[in-house]
Amino acid sequence: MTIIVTGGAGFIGSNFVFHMLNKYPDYRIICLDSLTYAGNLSTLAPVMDNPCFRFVKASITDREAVFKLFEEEKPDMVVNFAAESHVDRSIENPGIFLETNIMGTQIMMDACRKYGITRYHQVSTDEVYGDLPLDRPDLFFTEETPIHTSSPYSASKASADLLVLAYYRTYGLPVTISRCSNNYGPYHFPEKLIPLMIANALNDKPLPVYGTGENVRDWLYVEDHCKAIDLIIHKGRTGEVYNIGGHNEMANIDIVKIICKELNKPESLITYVTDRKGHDMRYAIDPAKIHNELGWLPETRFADGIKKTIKWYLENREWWETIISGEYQNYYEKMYGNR
Ligand code: NAD
Ligand code: TDX
Repeated sequence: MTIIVTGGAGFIGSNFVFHMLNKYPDYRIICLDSLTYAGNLSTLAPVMDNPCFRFVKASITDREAVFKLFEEEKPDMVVNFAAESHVDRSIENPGIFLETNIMGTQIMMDACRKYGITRYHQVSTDEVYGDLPLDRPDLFFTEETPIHTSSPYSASKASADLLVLAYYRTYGLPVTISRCSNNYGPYHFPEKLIPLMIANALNDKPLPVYGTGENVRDWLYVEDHCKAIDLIIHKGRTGEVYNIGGHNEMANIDIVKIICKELNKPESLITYVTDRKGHDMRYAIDPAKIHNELGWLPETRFADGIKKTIKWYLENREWWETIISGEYQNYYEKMYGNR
């Protein structure tokens, strides 16, 4: 079995590469990643010498490079993680989100059509469903919830989902889609809420909470997401969408307070800043379908997962300090300087 994993030098993709190499020692895993600001080759250092692993630096928007790779490797499956993934960046600069997330998806699927494939899996997000109100805790996103996007990021992910389903219906491409809630864990890029708050708290810097901090996200430990995708690509039904989430809703402000407590830092570091434009209020996944059909259940409780994550950031300071000492400083100044 040969699997192309796009975006495997990023947060979830790298965790997926490790999971697959570990669980299936006879599989060949090819990571296709263009190493944008969010991709980090040092993350993949532990597997670079593994004979079952190959890293290829190329963009999923580069049709020639993608087709050449398919020609060489004749993959059985593709799992497409590669994307521009940060909502705030999509508000500043939507264009690259459309190119990577939509056009890149098209090119990957065109290659799958040409060379034949047993499965194309699209890693999507719960953000395609828009948001839920805070005063209706009885409401959850199911796979039937209408697409209703808020940000250029979520609109680009929803567009890609529609294209994937169109390739299934029109060309019979054997596709599956997963829509997961917010992930957290090792190798999470420090522009995202949890790693940003951990890094800032460790440096005694202000902790910038958008708006009132009441927005709710449904957090899932990254390994549980990887295990769900593993199940879907092996046992999921083609043409189907599977929601992934662990019923773990938390308000942003509560997450930040937990991080302060775990790191023994004062809550006085918390600073309320101007809200995100179009900020989604609440995400909450109903994971009944993946549970009933594939037997998936999350294994890591948030109380344990956040401790493991903080420990990882304490033990791997070099990984994130290298990132925040580089070009990231310009990004931080631009996004937070006058907020
Ligand atoms: P990330 O930003 O950490 O990593 C993205 C990776 O894709 C990077 O390695 C980057 O170099 C690579 N990449 C970007 N553009 C590329 C291109 N044109 N060609 C090849 N590689 C390219 O993202 P993440 O948080 O790991 O998210 C991975 C996927 O999961 C995305 O599709 C995202 O929409 C989805 N998702 C993320 C979350 C979350 O909480 N992080 C939740 C649900 C779904
Ligand atoms: O500095 C911050 N302060 C703050 O209050 C940052 C970076 C975020 N926030 C808030 C905004 C959100 O309500 O925290 C919440 C989480 O923000 P992000 O970490 O940016 O994640 P989110 O916007 O929820 O999107 C994430 O989950 C769905 C991923 O980045 C997406 O790729 C995924 O699809």
